[in-house]
Amino acid sequence: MKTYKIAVIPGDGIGKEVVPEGVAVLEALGRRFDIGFEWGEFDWNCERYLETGRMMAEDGIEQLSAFDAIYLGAVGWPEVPDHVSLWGLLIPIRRCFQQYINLRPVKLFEGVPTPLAGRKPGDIDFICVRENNEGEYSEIGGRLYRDSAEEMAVQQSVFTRKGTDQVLRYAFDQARARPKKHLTSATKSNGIIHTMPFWDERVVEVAKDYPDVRWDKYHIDILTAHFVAHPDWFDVVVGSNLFGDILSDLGPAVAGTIGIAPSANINPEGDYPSMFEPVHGSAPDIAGKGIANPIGQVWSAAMMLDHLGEDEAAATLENAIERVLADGGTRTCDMGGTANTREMGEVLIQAITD
Ligand code: GGG
Repeated sequence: MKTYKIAVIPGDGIGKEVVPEGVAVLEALGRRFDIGFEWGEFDWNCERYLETGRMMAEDGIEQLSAFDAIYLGAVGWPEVPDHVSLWGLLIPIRRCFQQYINLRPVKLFEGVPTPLAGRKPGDIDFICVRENNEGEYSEIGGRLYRDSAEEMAVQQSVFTRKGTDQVLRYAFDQARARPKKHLTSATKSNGIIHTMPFWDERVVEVAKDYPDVRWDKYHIDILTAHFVAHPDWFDVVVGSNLFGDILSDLGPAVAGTIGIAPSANINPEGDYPSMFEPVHGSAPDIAGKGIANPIGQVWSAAMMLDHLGEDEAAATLENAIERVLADGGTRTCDMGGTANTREMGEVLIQAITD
């Protein structure tokens, strides 16, 4: 039996409710496929911050480096400023472990109601590849003349050739491996005068090594409109940290619900653990009610298994999610149902063991 050491960080809000369902599903898969999991749970969250002044332990990154992968719930709580919680936990993990790819699949499943009229499964099936370590998410900048009429804030974006090329290559590789072989680049090189023309130039340069991949680019404003009006146009969409973040919330929303959307923060070289988390956040409005949809967390577990090389278990889990959604008998409120988090998790476990 192969055993994996998995660091579990439920985090905040609904993260604490959906992560146990993901762990239970993984345990069930482990029993079926003879995979062992050694869990290491970490109570790193906003509550801890309010008690200790730190989101995670001082040697948190060192502690996590002993694991094969990290399974994260959600980060953020109203009593802690969002930039404090994010920069105290999620972003240091992504950066220290060089998880420079954030992979976010978007798919309309049978049985999931979409807000778009006339769209059916097959019309929406693409992946967002988000640059995850640099771009607009930068610590360079500052505030001046606080609390005065001259107050100002400066925020510097960082686009390196290495960082840009590596995400573009990853995205082109993904496109090459898919039947449509089509890549779309998100840009804004009309308004953002330095970084975005640079991004566009790198796309042209990298694309030369992928003559079999058809590619196009759109400014982010019209691209968001196309996500709604023509989601069937897209296959692989690559964007900077900020654009990728926005598009990968919009994508699942047009495909029915962000509650089922997974993501993988990947260190492609395997030098460090990768991290798997749902796209959604801590959802304080529904936290504590036990009604959150656990599918985003569970689908993230499938991405983790795939990353660990457990292809059969990953495919079984994805198939189970698809069947449960198509059946439609058990649905959480974000999909118009009345099932709670626990009931949804139970149905998924049942679908794996059937
Ligand atoms: N599931 C993790 C989470 O809480 N995401 C919320 C969020 O705002 N993440 C910011 C980001 O992905 O950069």
